[in-house]
Amino acid sequence: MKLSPLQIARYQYQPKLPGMLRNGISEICVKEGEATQSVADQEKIKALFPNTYGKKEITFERGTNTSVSKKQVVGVILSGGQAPGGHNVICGLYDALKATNKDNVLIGFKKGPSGLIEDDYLVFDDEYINQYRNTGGFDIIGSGRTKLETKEQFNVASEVCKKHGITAIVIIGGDDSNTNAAVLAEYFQANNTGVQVIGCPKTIDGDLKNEDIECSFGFDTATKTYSELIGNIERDCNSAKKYWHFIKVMGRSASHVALECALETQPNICLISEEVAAKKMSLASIANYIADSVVSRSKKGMNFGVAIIPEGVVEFVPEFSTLIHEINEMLAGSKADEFNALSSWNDKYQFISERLTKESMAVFAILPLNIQQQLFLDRDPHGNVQVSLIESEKLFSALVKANLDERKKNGEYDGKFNALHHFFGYEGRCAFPSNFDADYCYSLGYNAFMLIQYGYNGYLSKVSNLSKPAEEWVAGGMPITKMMNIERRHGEDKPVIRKALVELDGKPFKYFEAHRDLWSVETCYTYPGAIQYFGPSEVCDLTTVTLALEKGTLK
Ligand code: FBP
Repeated sequence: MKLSPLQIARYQYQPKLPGMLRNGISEICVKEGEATQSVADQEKIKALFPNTYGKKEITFERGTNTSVSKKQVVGVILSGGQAPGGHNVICGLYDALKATNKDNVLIGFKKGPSGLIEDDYLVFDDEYINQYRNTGGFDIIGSGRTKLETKEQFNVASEVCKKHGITAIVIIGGDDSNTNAAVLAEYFQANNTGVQVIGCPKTIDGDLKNEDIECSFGFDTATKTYSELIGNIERDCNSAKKYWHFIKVMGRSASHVALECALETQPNICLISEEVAAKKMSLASIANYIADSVVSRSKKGMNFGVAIIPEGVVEFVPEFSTLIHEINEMLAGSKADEFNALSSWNDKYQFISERLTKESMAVFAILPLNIQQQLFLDRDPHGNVQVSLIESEKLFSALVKANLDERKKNGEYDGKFNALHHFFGYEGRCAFPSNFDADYCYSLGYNAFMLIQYGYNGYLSKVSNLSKPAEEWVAGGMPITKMMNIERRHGEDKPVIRKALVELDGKPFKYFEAHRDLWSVETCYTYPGAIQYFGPSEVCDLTTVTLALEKGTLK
């Protein structure tokens, strides 16, 4: 394999650990905190997790290591979408495991949780792991989206663990995967398997965070990568002065990615899905809001701009979700065959207009033709519309164009509007992790092993105080049940980790809200540039603006 100079240089990078983990394995001791309870629905969660509920928060400190010495065989799984730094979690886990006892073994289950069920694995050694230090991607073992949630799967997992003599499983994933980690931990304990389960918080979407977890790993690098690209586009836009760029960024359920990119680059427009839902905004009102900015800037001679659109926004537009719901109902079961048998789009349109409610038909009618057709082409295995595939950047630019055409007819606007479209998602998920993510992930992995070594089960590896230099970070663990509540999922009450959406009264959104009117009319672009890996700490060790605002290190 040909290595790039950066890859070679990154192999040499030594990730920074929190101060309390730096003196070597023999000097890490545990301080137990208070017993915990779940954030809501305490009685129900307690009943569902009788063996793992209510455990104590723990913090590591410098002091004599009192953990029981036994051979550890640990299995690790990467779950869900790629996020920069995943390799370093495994490297940190491996290094702590080997530093504790050279005979300890780390097994990687391939292609996500299904690797555990199918017993598809590899055993890590120095030579293999060293190729992945401080690199992006999940290719070290691969990832997947199979959910580990049924009794049958747990029984098989238990057998696989027995076969390898596994003492602990580390699951690196988002809110769903860590919810399942908690259920698996409970199952293992209830069945006296002797296998512990530890989770690590991953997702570029940034929606696995709460009072205990300051941020999920990967968010820092992914948003810095998108912000570099958005900044470059802003500079091009401000140079050419002839295009409006509509840029969709990943983030299926929450708009943390869009908000962070806006804080870093100060675009003219950034939609925040949570605000769209709270204000019950319609497609037309959103288009009108963007068109106002186009017109104001045009009046100042600026027929150009940049708008950031969060990936999941259309699902937050109430009238659009109703439309999707009606389409799903309309084509449920065999009714889809009747629709598919129609040969022309005109016939299909007729079929649709006869079945949608008047209100939904009005929404459907204003959509551009390609989006209308997309709603009927890309369907998931259950026959439902795949909202994440809707090209919302094109949808909004088409709606803005229609709005501007109306204004032109009324003599309210005579500018030029040329739109270009972009989608930044996969570009950021496997970037070389920033120093922050390289350090944070290595620490999460190292810390996960210490939790295993001290016998904890059903805990999330927790590293906090992240807006400070790594020396001051605090390492420990939090029972996953503490983060859970009961939510309705697929018609059933389920214990889940609460997904963190953008808080409209939180400091990052408030900062954005205070500045966005100015940004929408003037050109206030900022150009973050590429992630820097070597150089002064003030450029290489920056956290996200979101974290800095939340923790008060930026006002
Ligand atoms: P996770 O929640 O699993 O971390 O994945 C997040 C994400 O990157 C979303 O932003 C995006 O919508 C989705 O994954 C894309 O998934 P896929 O890789 O399956 O196309």
